[in-house]
Formats: sequence, C-alpha cells, structure tokens
Amino acid sequence: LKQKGLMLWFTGLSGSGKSTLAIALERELYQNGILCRILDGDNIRSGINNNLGFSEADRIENIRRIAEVSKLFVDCGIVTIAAFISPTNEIRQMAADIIGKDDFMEIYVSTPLEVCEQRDVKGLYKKARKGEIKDFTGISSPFEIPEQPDLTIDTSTQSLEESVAILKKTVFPRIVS
Ligand code: GGZ
Repeated sequence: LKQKGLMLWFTGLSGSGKSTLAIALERELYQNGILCRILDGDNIRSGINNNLGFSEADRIENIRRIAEVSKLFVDCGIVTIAAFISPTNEIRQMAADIIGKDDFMEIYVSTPLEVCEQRDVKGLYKKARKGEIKDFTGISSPFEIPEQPDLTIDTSTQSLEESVAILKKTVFPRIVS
C-alpha cells in the first residue's frame, strides 16, 4: 500500500466534536495501514505552544507553528490531522499557504454554538458567560464560518459512524494510490 501525505484540517468551535472525529478517523486510517498523526490541544498547547494564550496574536502564532510542524509531517508522507478552533479565515488561509493548497483539506465541524454550549464538556462556556474566561471563541471572541470548506460535518445531526464514513470516502482517494 502506497500513501501520500495529506493535511486534514478540522476547524470549529470548542466542543463541536473536532477531536472526536479526528480520533475516529485516525483509527479508521490506522486499520487500513495508513500512517497518520493527530495534532490537537493536548499535544501542542501543553508542549511547544505552552507559552501561548488566546489573544488574536497568540492564536495566529499557535496555528503558524502547528502548520509548520504539520508541513514536515506531510512532506514525509504522513496523513496529518489537526484539530484546532482556527477561528478566522486569515488563520486558516495562513495554514493552507504554509502547507500548500494541494495537500490541504479543510473540514468544517459546523455544530451550532447552542449545542456546543449545551454540551459544555469542560464547563468552559459557563465560565466564559460569567466573564471568568476572556476572549472565548463564540462568546467573546469571533468565529468566522469557513467560506469554501472541502467538507462540512454537523455532529448534532450526523452520527459519528456516518461522519467517519463520509470522511473516509472523501479522504481515501486522496491518499492511497
Ligand atoms: C477558546 C479556549 C479558550 C478561549 C481555553 N477560547 O474545548 P477545548 O478547550 O478542549 O478546546 C479549546 C481549546 C482551543 O485551543 P485551540 O488551540 O484550538 O484554539 S485556536 O485555534 O483558536 O488557537 C478550549 C480551550 O482551548 N480554551 N481558553 N479563550 N478556547
């Protein structure tokens, strides 16, 4: 089995389901013998980007470093999956420019804010509403809807199985020859 490197860039609000989809897709790829790697807040914001917060400038720097690291992975033929809010068109465009448009797929996880806030897995929305977290995406910091994503998934209306099947169908032809 031959594979080609590819960037799968998930964008969406906190709690929209980016990491869940990324992990399920990674499992699917892995089971098919495809070398892949997830980059998310757990391995990036706790490590190389542990000096960055959530101001606009810090978010830009966060995504810039992630894109540069991802490019190294993609260039070695690894299917690289990033799950970051990446809230603005400018930020996502920067990532696509660094990695290269031909190797870049944008996946918009469009789960509505109301649903993300309802889930509030980590209690962050509640804190943001109370003003205990500033610059919180969707509450006190903007999220711009992607203009032309390669794929849109709403985890409030699509099951995980269904979403993974769609992802697989879209992604596989681009990585396996
Ligand atoms: C947004 C925040 C904030 C603020 C902490 N705004 O649900 P989570 O917890 O696990 O995912 C969110 C994560 C967002 O980091 P990213 O690196 O993806 O953001 S960006 O692409 O905009 O740089 C959330 C947590 O960090 N978190 N404070 N103010 N999310």
